[in-house]
Amino acid sequence: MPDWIDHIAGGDVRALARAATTIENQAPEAASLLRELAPRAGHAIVAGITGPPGAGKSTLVDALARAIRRRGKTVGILAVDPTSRVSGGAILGDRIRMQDHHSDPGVFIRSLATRGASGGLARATADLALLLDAAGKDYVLIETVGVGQDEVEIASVAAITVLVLVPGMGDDVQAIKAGIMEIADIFVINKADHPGADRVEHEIQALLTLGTRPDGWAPPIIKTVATEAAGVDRVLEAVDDYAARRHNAKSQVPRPKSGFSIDHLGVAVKSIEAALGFYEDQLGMQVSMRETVPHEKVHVAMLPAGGPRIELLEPVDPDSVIGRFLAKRGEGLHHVALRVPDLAAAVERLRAAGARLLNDPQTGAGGHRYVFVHPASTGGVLLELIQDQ
Ligand SMILES: Nc1nc2c(ncn2[C@@H]2O[C@H](COP(=O)(O)OP(=O)(O)O)[C@@H](O)[C@H]2O)c(=O)[nH]1
Ligand SMILES: [Mg+2]
Repeated sequence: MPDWIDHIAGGDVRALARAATTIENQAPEAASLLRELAPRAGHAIVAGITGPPGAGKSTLVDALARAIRRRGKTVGILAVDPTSRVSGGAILGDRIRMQDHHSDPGVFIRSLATRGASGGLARATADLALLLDAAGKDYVLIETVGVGQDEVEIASVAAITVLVLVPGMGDDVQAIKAGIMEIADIFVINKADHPGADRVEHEIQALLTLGTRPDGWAPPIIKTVATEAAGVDRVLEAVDDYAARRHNAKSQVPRPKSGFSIDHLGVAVKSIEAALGFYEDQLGMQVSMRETVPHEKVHVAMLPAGGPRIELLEPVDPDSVIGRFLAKRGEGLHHVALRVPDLAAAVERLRAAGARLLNDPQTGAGGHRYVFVHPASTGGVLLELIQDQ
C-alpha cells in the first residue's frame, strides 16, 4: 500500500488508473486507499461543469484541459453521466473526443455512469476527485449533465460550479431547476456563434439581480465558442479567481465587527449523502460547499442558514475525532462555533477562570484562529471559538 500511494502521488499513470478502478468498483482495499490518500489531497482546484445535454460541456472541458496544459498545469477529468442508465452512449462519445489527450500524462480522464443510487454516484465522484487531487493534479474538472437533483448532488462535490447554457434557452432559463441556477458560481453561454446569446445573457442577468450572494461574489457570465476555444481562457481565469477568493475568504458571510455571532453548528453524521436526503431533498436547503479536510479525516458539507451555517461532518475514518464521537455518542450536534471579537482576550479570561481549553489557539485551513473549549466548561456542548475577522 505505501508503495502504491507513493506511485500515485508521484504521478504514475498506471498506479493512478488502478486506484481509480479500485475506488469505482468499491473494491475491498478502496476504503484504506482513500484513507491513505486523504492527507495528500486539498491542493487541487475542483470545478464542476454542468448543464443540459448537448450544451457543449465536453467540448468546453476539453478546451479547458488544453488551456490548463498550456499553462504547464495538470488536470484530471471526471465525466459523470447519471442519465446514461442504459446505453452509456454519451460517455462513449466523450471518450472518443478526448482521445488525443491520451498520450499526455498530464491529463487523466475517467467516465462514470450510474450504477445504483444517485448518492452512490456522488460518493464515487467525490472519492475519485479526492484521488486525482492527492495524485497532484492542479485541476479536477467534473462534467455532469445538469437536469435534476442527482446532478446538483454531484455538482456539489466540486468547490466551483460552472453552469453551461446555450442560446435558444432564453425562455427556458426561468424553468431551469432553481437549484442548479443557485449553485452556479460562473455562467457560461456556449455556442455564442449561434443567434440568441445576448438574450440568454439578459435572462441570467435578470435572475442575478434578484438577490446578492452571501459571499458577495457576483457570478460572471462568459460567452464561449468551445469548438474554437473562444472565451475559454476567460472561463479558466474566472475559475482561478473564484478559487483564490474561496481560499482567502473561507468565512464567506459578512458579520458584525463587534460582538459575538454563531458561525456554524457542527453536526456529526454517519453519511453526508443520507443527511442531505433530509436537509436538501426534504427541507429544501442547499449545500454551498463540500470538501474533505484531510488532517481531520472528515468530509464536510456546509448548509447556509442565514448568516450562520450548519456544518455536516462525516468521518473519513473511524479513527478520527468525528469517527470516535459517532462511536461513543452517535449522530448529533458535535459542536457550536462562535465568532468572538478578541480571541486572545477570551482565551486569557477563560484560562484565568479555569475553563478547559482543548488546544492552544491555532490557525485553521482558512487562515482563521480558533480554540476548542471542553463541554465540561460550557454546559455540555463542545464550543469552538473563532477569531472574528
Ligand atoms: N456551433 C457550436 N457547436 C458547439 C459548440 N460547442 C460544442 N458544440 C457542438 O455541440 C455538440 C455537443 O457538444 P458536447 O460537448 O458533446 O456537449 P455535452 O453533451 O454538453 O457534453 C457537438 O457536436 C459539439 O461539436 C460551440 O461553441 N458552437
Ligand atoms: Mg458530454
